[in-house]
Amino acid sequence: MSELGGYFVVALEEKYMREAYNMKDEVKGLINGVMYPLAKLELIDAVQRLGLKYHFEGEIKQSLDDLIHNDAWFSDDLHATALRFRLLRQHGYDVPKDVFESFKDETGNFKTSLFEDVKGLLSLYEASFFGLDGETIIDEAKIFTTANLKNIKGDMSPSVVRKVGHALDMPLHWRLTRVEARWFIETYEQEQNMSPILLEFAKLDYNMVQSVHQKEVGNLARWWVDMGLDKMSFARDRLVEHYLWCSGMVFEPKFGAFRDMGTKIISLITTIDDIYDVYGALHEIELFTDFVDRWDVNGIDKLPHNIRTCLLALFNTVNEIGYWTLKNRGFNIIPYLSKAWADVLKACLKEAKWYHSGYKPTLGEYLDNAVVSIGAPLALFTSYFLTTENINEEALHYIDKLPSIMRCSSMLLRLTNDLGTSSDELARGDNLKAVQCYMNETGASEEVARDYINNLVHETWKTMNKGMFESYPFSEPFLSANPNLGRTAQCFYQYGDGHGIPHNWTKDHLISLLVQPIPLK
Ligand code: 0FV
Ligand code: MN
Ligand code: MN
Ligand code: MN
Ligand code: MN
Repeated sequence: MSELGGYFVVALEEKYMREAYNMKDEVKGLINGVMYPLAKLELIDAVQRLGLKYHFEGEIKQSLDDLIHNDAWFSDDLHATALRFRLLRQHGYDVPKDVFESFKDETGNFKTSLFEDVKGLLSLYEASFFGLDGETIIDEAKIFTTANLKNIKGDMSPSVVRKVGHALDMPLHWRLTRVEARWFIETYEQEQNMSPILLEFAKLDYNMVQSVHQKEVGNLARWWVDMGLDKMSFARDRLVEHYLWCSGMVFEPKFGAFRDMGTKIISLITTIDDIYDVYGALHEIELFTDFVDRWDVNGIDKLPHNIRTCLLALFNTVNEIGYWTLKNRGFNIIPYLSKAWADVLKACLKEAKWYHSGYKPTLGEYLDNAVVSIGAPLALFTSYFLTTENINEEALHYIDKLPSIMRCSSMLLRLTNDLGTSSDELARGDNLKAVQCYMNETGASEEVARDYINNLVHETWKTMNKGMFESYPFSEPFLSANPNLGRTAQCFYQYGDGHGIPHNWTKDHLISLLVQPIPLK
């Protein structure tokens, strides 16, 4: 944290707000305007990639409602077909996979004439990440486009090369809104048919959101130091990263309460995880788990000073969040929140016991426990009650049973975390992670095991895609916080352990998300 302290400048959102208000109306007019279907789809895509979807939910929905019934115009255009498919699926419309059949030849393969159609390949590639389980043609499209985009030859403009590289690096569906916005603003600026007003609004909005986030992180930095948790020498001191997890889940300015209290929860998860992994003795973490399970601080003097301090930090923080929720939402969340904590700690304790007894779980057995020990269900549950005006018990019970979207989201965090962190963890004396469990179970090499886990990431996204089509006793922004947590994980662990061992790219993200505004005209 300290190295960034100097960057936090005075928030500028008031100045931005006035200008933005007028521009937003103009962009609304643009989206509502009459144009060819493909132009409309491209406009919506640009609006979303610029990070502006949250301003125009109603207008986008209205436009897509019109386009769902209008499907005669695009049938031989791969780019248009794929773009329409992706945008409609993203917004919960049930578009059939069969729209891609006409791009195959008599032998059942995608037509060779498509090799030249870079724009179409790129669109089909992005669309292929919206597939569901059992949709073979979508899986084939992913393989076909990935291979062909990697092998593109001939003259390509630098802008196309840049776009292809970006897409192959990480598909759009897996990318974080704010990270993508920053990249796409630069890209969009160079497009021939770009709308200057849309571009200016995107820059302004980006800076406005950034200044809100900047203020929030500054307040949290004070909390972290006041708690004294930055002084726990055994634990990771990564307050800004903890904040990025929360802003990745829900970035919209009005949900600051979640980012504030969610960051506190995640800070405690990582600190306490470090106790359970290696720092604490088995009898100490058994006691710790029991205090949290009974939600009772009597007798904590049995624990050594550092561990006792973390336990009391946990009690105080949960009670403070409980108090806020009771005062502002009229609901006592403490029994639910303390149970969610006990669930995480029991899962972490189980891992420690496996490790100490030398027990080697199968991958399935490991993952059932590890989706909880990673803390994701707790973080997601926190995002529910801190973004919801009317907390309802049906939703709380539903969430407690870990519905599919939450399980997928937790699975993505666990799998990507294990792919990124396990080498260092094992060297420190931590429990076996997904890659090693699979190697033990099947006798596979590490390389094969990593491929297997990578493939599970793809499969998990398909299940998530299906889950996002279902109906729930809760709504936005909690619904999207689920895939967003998976995206945040993929961003942190894309090139190794970006959370525990901040590398250059984490720092770059951090600076462009929280520190450096986009220069305005
Ligand atoms: C896990 O670290 C960790 F601290 C994460 C993923 C940040 C918390 C974020 C959320 C709960 C959203 P580590 O790799 O040490 O975790 P394990 O479980 O492998 O010990
Ligand atoms: Mn750990
Ligand atoms: Mn351990
Ligand atoms: Mn752990
Ligand atoms: Mn880990």
